[in-house]
Order: sequence, then structure tokens, then C-alpha cells
Amino acid sequence: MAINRKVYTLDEFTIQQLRNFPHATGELSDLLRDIGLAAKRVNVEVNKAGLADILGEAGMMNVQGEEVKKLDLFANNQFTGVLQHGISCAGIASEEWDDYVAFDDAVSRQSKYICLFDPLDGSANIDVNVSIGTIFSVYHRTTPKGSVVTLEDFIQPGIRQVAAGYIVYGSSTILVYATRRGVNGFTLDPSIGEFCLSHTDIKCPVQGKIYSVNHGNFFLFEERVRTYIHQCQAKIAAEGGPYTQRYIGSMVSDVHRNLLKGGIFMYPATTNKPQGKLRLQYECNPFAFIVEVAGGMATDGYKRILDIVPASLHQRSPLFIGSRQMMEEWENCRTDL
Ligand code: AHM
Ligand code: MG
Repeated sequence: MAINRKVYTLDEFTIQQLRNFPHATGELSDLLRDIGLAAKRVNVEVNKAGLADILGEAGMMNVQGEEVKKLDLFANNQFTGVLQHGISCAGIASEEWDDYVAFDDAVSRQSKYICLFDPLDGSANIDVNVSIGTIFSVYHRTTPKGSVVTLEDFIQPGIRQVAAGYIVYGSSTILVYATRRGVNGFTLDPSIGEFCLSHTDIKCPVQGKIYSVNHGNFFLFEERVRTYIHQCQAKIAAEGGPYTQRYIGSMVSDVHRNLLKGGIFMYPATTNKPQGKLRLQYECNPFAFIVEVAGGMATDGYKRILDIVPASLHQRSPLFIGSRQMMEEWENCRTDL
């Protein structure tokens, strides 16, 4: 017999969380609702990408010198729009913009949060129907309310995040967000157009089974990384079974899978990209926050991601992230033994 239980929508859940904080203003709930709304709009476009003549290059280069796809622009506009017109966000920074954007109006100057986001991560995969995602992080502004936000609001270390999350536009669409109180996932029910609580209090398994890395870069990695990869491969040869390697090339999907199933995701420095590929503020910090709240770890190979003080908005960092025990094995990996 089917058991009916109350299904919480994203809005209901965030409002319910407010009850734990009698002095909360509800601004974070508003902001998450705005992000959920933009995600639903992006989801519609992602789902009909093959039909809507929206595939292909928009013919522009973004600030990273990469070609922008049309859906990147659409997603960027959606997230910018909802945050600009909401009441909770004083300014944004996006992987697609050169600079941060301060919302200079009477309501936004009083808002207490700023938001950074990568509107469509893994967009190189759009043309081939591979899952892509949005990544976001939320900080308290450091400048006083009433003023216009400045660069200092956007280059805070990741440890100061108030919330962070991501959306995977995949076989189903899921929004996962973390606050210090926990990590929860909401799957989009297309029949009612609502994100519904589906993954409560997500914990990253302590012992992972999966290692995720772009093997094509193997000879560009430092020796320690190559040694660790060999250790993982030796484990697969010795133990077989559940251990394996998986790499989608879409970070949101790769880290989401490892968060649920256990594993380590690595985007190390390479000889041609000594700072790695991923952006500290838009990709590494939000995932580091989420995975740490879920019980895992995240480093740049040597130090904790969340402790890095950014020097600029678009700075890159190597990333090693995932299950605690695998991360400890990586930390203990030496080439001189
Ligand atoms: P993007 O922000 O330009 O989409 O790049 C980030 C993506 C990640 O999602 C993914 O993990 C990585 O780039 C894949 O890079 P590579 O093809 O070098 O392995
Ligand atoms: Mg990205």
C-alpha cells in the first residue's frame, strides 16, 4: 500500500526552516525562491534546446576567453533578472560577466546578501545532451546596508558563505542547497512545476568508491597526482567490485554523483594551466561549502579551499573534493615513499 507523506516544496521547506530562527527576516528564503524560479525557466529552455534553434555558439567570447553558447546567455539573464528584481540581493557576480554588478536602487541598497553564480556550467556538453548545471553561492555583504556594494563584498573567502547550491539539468532536474544546518535536495516535479524535497539531510559517504579526473591530462599533472591515480587504479585491480573511475566532464554532475554515492573529484593543476581550470569563486567555493557541510572535504591539493582569500573575482584554483577517507588517502599520498 502506498504511503502518503507530506511533500515539501522548496518554498515550504525554506519557510519552515525560518521557524528555527525567530529573528530571521526571510530574505534568504526569498533569494532561494528567486533562484528556484530562474532554474525552472532555464530548465524549460535546456529541455527544448534541440528543438528551439538555441543550440550553437552565440559568437561571443566570455571573460575567460571561451566561446559563449546561447543557453549560457539565457541562463545568465534569467538569474540576473530574478536577483535584480528580488528584494534580497544587493549585487551579483557571474562567471559570464567581466565585473560584478551592483544593484543601485533603493530596495537593493538595503539588501543584505550578494550572490555569485556560474549560470550554466559544463556548457560544452549542451550540444550532446549531457547534463549541465548552475552553481551559486550566497554571502552577507560586508559593506554597510544602504550603500552600493563594492568589490570587497565579492572577494570574501568561501568560509563566509551563508548558503551555496547547484541545479543539475539532467534526467531529472534537481536543486541542492546547503546552509550550515545541512544539505537538502529538491527534485523538480514537472507536472506541478515545483521543486519538491527528495533528498533530506544529504551526507557524503565517508568511504568513496569513485575517482573522477580527466585522464587525458595525465602527463600534465604533477607526479603526486599521477601517483594517487595509480593508487586508485591499483585498488581497482586488487579489489575490483565497487571501485571505479567516472568522469562526465560536467562538474555539477560529477560532484553531485560523488556527493550521493561517495568518491573524489579532481581538477588538478596542469603544466599548461598551473592554476587549474575551475574558478575559485564560482565553482570551487560553493561545492567546497556543500561537500563540507555534508561531511566531506575540499582542498586545492594542499590547503582547504574555503580558507583561500581570493585576490580577484575570476581567480582559478586546482580542486580536490569528496569523501573524507578518499581525501585523506590523497592527502597522505607521497611520491618520495
Ligand atoms: P565551464 O565553466 O566553461 O563549463 O568549465 C567547467 C567545466 C566543468 O564542469 C568540468 O568539470 C570541466 O570544465 C571539464 O573540463 P575538461 O574538459 O578540461 O576536463
Ligand atoms: Mg563553469
